Formats: sequence, C-alpha cells, structure tokens
Amino acid sequence: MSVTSPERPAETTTKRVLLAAPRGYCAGVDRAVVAVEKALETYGTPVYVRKEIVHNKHVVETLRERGAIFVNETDEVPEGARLVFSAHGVSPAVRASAEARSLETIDATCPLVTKVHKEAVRFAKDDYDILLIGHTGHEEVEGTAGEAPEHVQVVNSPDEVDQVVVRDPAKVVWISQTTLSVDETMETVRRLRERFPSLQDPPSDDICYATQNRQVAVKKLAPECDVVIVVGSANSSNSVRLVEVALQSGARASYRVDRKAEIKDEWLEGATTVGVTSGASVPEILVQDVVSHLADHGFGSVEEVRTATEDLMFSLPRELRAGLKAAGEETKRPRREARKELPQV
Ligand code: 10E
Ligand code: SF4
Repeated sequence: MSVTSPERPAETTTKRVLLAAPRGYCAGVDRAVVAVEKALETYGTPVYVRKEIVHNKHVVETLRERGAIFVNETDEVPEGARLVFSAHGVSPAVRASAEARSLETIDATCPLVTKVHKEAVRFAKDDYDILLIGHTGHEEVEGTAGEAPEHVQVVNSPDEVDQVVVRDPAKVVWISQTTLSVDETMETVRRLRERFPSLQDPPSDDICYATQNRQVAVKKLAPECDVVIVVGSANSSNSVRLVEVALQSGARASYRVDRKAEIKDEWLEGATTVGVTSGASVPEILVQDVVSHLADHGFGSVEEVRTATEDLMFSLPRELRAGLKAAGEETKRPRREARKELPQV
C-alpha cells in the first residue's frame, strides 16, 4: 500500500481505492470494547451491558457470543450483578437506578463524553440556558441532557434554531454531541448567534478529535471518488455523518454498509475511484474485507489518504482497573496495533 495524495493524471483509468486515514476505532471505543472483554475474562459471565457498548453490529454480536448480555435498562439486570455502561454515557438517573439495585457498575463512558457532561453540570450551576446541539433520542444526548434536564434543550439542526426559547438571551451557552458534522454544527451555531449575540461557546471543542479527523480525511478523498463506501452501522451517528460529508465534499455517490456483503455490484459499475472509510466504532477487519471485495472487482490498487495520525489511548475504567489489580492482572494495555482485532463472525 502506498501513502500518496489523491491527485492523479486526469487520463488515468486504473481502477483504484482511496483508503481514508484516520478511520475506524477511536480511543473511546477501543477502551469500551476492551473493558467488556476484560470484564468477561476477569469475572466470567454474566456481564451485563446497558445498551450497545458501541453502535456497531459486529462488535455487539461478537461480544454477545463471548457471553456479554445486552440490556436496555438497569431494571433488566438482576440485583447485585455486574453492569457496564456504554461508551455513549448515562444520565445521573441511570446511575441512581443502578445503585438502587446494588449493581456492580463499570463505567465505559468515553472520557470525552464525560467532559461534555461536566460542562453541562457547570453551566447549569451558573444558571445558563444550555443549548445542546445533537440528535434527540441518541443515547449520548440523553445522558448529557440528563445531567441538567431543567437547563438543557436539544437543538437537532439549523432549522430548529427559530423554535428555541430561552429565559435570558444574555445567558445562553451551546454545547454539543461529540459525533456531529462539524460543518452543520457550525451552521447551527451561526444561526443561534444571530438570534442570541451573547451566545457563549463551550470551553473547548465538544465534537471530538476522532469525529473531526475522520471527516477531514473523507473530505480530502471525496472529490476524487465516483463512490465512497463508509463501513459502519445504521445507528452510528459518526458513521452516518461520514456519508453526508462525502456527498457534500464532491463524491458522486456514497453508501454506508455494515459489511462487504451489502455492497451492490451496480454501485461499482463505471466507477474508476472508490473511496473507503469507517466510523469510530468499526473494527478494521471489516474495512479490510471491503478492500479485498473491491480487489476482487478489479480495484486492485490501494492508496492511503492520510490527513492525521492518532495515538491517543485511554486507561481502562477505574472500577475495572481496581478489579484487575485485585485479581493480580495487568492493568496497563499494550498499544492498539499490538493487539488482535475482534474475530469475524
Ligand atoms: O452513534 P455514535 O457515533 O455516537 O456512536 P458509535 O458507537 O458509532 O461511535 C463511538 C462514539 C461514541 C461512543 C459517542 N461519542
Ligand atoms: Fe470518545 Fe470521540 Fe470516540 Fe466518541 S467518537 S468514543 S467521544 S473518542
């Protein structure tokens, strides 16, 4: 595989793949998936997980096969059992209900989501109206809004800005879900600021580094592509955003697939350049499957289009580290490249 920029002579007709980098697992997903794996290894079954640990079918199916039991709510978990909170975070009400059932919780909330929770708590304490830009019903939004329900209102898109009502226009702040389209969010903020000129920004970017990096990479390759294939599940916000970003950035077509079997031959008809990327919850093995499927269809040349290098790694959840230590097990983790990916199901 060569590392090149996507520029090529106009007359080139070699069928090729432009492979976005960064793509796939972010530090928060990696930590959450490893947390469930380690919990299963250390404590044995049953280990319950509230909601999907990350929004990826393959990951959830694989962990289920290893013994994880996925539930929707804490009241489905037997009293005193072990429960992992997903990477998307939970509201204080969920924590309280887990405590009321004496559950042994392991909090796999991504630290970058926790950072946004803390912002909500702080601004609520200072009595701001908090405009949470994000998607109603998404678990991360439910968790963040649940930190201060009486202060937070969710703004789904630029079109919703006109319906926002605040108590004091001089005391309004916006925060956001971590996995949104950067461009659409900036448009929402622009419109909010038109209405509320004193609108305060969050202390730092809420859309996380991984979301931003994957969008920048897809923006770079999309103008060169006849079609961009995004590997990711339908409920994965950041994966779905990558399809939108690819289309807005000049790809003639873009499709999301969970796995290579979903790629339709007609998508590739007449195409010369196919872009490939994956959401933050997607194991690399699924991307490599797609790349080899494309090779079987004549797209044998693969060029990586890299726009950033990521080396962030989070330590495992505190409760799990304590459990590992008590069991005499290693709490430090090898770098990601040195570990095996989840096997294919
Ligand atoms: O739907 P999302 O993109 O938020 O989730 P995902 O599980 O596909 O990717 C990881 C992102 C998380 C955990 C939220 N910040
Ligand atoms: Fe954390 Fe960002 Fe990954 Fe979400 S997408 S888990 S916020 S690093």
